[in-house]
Amino acid sequence: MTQLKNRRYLDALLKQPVDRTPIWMMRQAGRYLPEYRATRAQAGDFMSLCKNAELACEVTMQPLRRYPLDAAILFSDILTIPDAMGLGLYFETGEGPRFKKEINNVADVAALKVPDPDKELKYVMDAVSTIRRELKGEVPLIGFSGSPWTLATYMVEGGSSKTFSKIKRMGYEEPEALHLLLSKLADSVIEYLNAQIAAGAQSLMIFDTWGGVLSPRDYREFSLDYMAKIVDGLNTGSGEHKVPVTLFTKGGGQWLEWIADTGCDGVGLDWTVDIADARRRVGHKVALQGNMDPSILYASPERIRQEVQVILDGYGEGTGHVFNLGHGITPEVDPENAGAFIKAVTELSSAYHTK
Ligand code: 1CP
Repeated sequence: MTQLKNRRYLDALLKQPVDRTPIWMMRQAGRYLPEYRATRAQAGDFMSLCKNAELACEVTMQPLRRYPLDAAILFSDILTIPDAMGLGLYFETGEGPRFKKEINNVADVAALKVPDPDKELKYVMDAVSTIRRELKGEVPLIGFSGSPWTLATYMVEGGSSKTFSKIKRMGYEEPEALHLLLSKLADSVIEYLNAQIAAGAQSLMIFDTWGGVLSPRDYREFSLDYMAKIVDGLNTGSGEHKVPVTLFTKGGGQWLEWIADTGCDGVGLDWTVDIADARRRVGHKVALQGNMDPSILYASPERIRQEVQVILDGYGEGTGHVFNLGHGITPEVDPENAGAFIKAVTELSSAYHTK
């Protein structure tokens, strides 16, 4: 096994001392980068880019060539699982994801098969091992998946949604159908993430982008319990080689104690929570990741630097913080501003560490 040259990101999640706060950005490979747009055009459509290990590796590496980031993230999408279940994922130009087949009732759910990560999802494992080889131990590789609830929203709604009316109706009128779907998804995610670990992922993120649209009781029942089951089912190992797992529920600031109780290593914070408050509430149990509003990247480098300082001050001294945006970087951001953000974190954060 190659020794990692930069373990800052893993050490912060495992609460080991670090010399400065590690940083990566959600959606760091993406449309704000002209080199991404060029590779994407070369691949044709988005899924062809995900299914080509060499090109997926290329776009994973692009932000690392520009910026001193402390982690790489697998280039793929959360919707690979529903696609592998046979729903026929496609992207209309300029629109979000769509599915050819929708899930409407318990019979549709019963017909779904848990995908084999070494067959239908082998292209993802090929991307993981290709990226690991190309990284040459420079920084760790983050693998990921969507949470069962978040994946189910796309499957039942047939794509993105604002109201979540179909899936909420299913939860209230046919809860057994929704629970069957969520438990098949939880099993699929466990196998998928364990296969990513076997292929070389050194840390894992679970994106629960839509957990925040639920009431507290429904969040527990339809999202959190399934994420807890996943955390339990992962082969994360121990000690220095432990694969830390971070759970991110967008809009989940009011449930940090519950999330921290799942046994995860890190909790992702969006920008609607105060990081000092979050540390007081759960910082004794888990590491925190976040939590700058991605829209700050539209402001000047000076204003961005100021905001970085506020968040570093908010978390305070010591390990246990991974700097990140509170959600993904948007296509309109100037790459220069992303650079100013990362530079500010690398320059300002050593004052908070004694290593
Ligand atoms: O046109 C394009 O090039 C497609 C844009 C795009 C990209 C760059 C999509 C479609 N997916 C991705 C890559 C991606 N998606 C990554 C790897 C890139 C990186 O981080 O460097 C990751 C981690 C994701 C995860 C993802 N996909 C999430 C969870 C995180 C989040 O942002 O909340 C979600 C909800 C998706 C669904 C999805 N895929 C693509 C889009 C535009 C969307 C969002 C649709 C919606 O708003 O409902």
